[in-house]
Amino acid sequence: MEKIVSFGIIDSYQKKLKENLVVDVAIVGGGPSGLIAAKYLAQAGKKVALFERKLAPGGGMWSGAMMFNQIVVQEDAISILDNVNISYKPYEEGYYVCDSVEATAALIFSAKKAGATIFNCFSIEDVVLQKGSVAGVVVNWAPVHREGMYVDPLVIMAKTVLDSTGHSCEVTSVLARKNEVKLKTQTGGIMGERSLSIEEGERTTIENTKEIFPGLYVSGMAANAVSGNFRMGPIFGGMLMSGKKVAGLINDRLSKRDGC
Ligand code: 48F
Repeated sequence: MEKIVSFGIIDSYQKKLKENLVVDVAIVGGGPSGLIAAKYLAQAGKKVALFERKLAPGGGMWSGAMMFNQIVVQEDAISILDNVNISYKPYEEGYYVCDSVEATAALIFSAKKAGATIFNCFSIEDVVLQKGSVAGVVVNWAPVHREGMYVDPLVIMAKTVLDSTGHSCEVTSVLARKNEVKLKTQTGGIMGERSLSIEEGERTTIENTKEIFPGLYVSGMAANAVSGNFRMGPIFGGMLMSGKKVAGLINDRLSKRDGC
């Protein structure tokens, strides 16, 4: 039995990893925007691998606000909640409240069930840059980074990469820091997150969700941080709508590129 358990885990994990060394979309960060993007892209038939640094994907959604584990979602995003079976209750006109643990678990489950592969404890440390385009991500075990160990990484090749790393916008930041590239922002660089303004932040999160550099898209709080817009705190409709929007953009791009 001991042999079966260890062999079973190692054989099946190796197979899973090998099958995801070349993908259509590599999603970095398993917060709400990355998870919902993974679900819609996988549902559209794309090969999607999502890489999350922490043990549990879910990003900032588990904790609600100040660990009061409830979240607020506005009317515009209710159809997404319905789509992934998250229950909600009306609060004020146009605003609903949900249990953040149920909401986060549902997003993870629906991304996986739609066909996305989720790798936890993976930290993305760099991108692959080929012919002026992002063509993949450079990956390592998260504990390797945390311990400050020097261990060479592996590479995942991807037709498109999504930076959904939240406030730190890590993928776009490393691209900008290491290479003399011009991002599709007002300054051409990382503009940085601004202070809290909920309405503005929710609106611009969706507006800023786009291809920020050839082969690299941004969603969620990373989109606002890259483009110099406001944070919004524990309202989550913008994150979900951003994830849905980026899935549509990437899907269109890949379908055109692959001629289907
Ligand atoms: O921060 P996060 O939840 O991103 P999001 O989808 O949602 C933002 C909201 O949670 C909240 C908010 C508004 O309502 O402002 O903050 O934009 O999730 C980002 C995930 O990316 C992971 C990180 O651990 C988190 O789970 N992450 C960050 N950098 C890396 C990474 C990296 N280099 N490699 C792998 N994962």
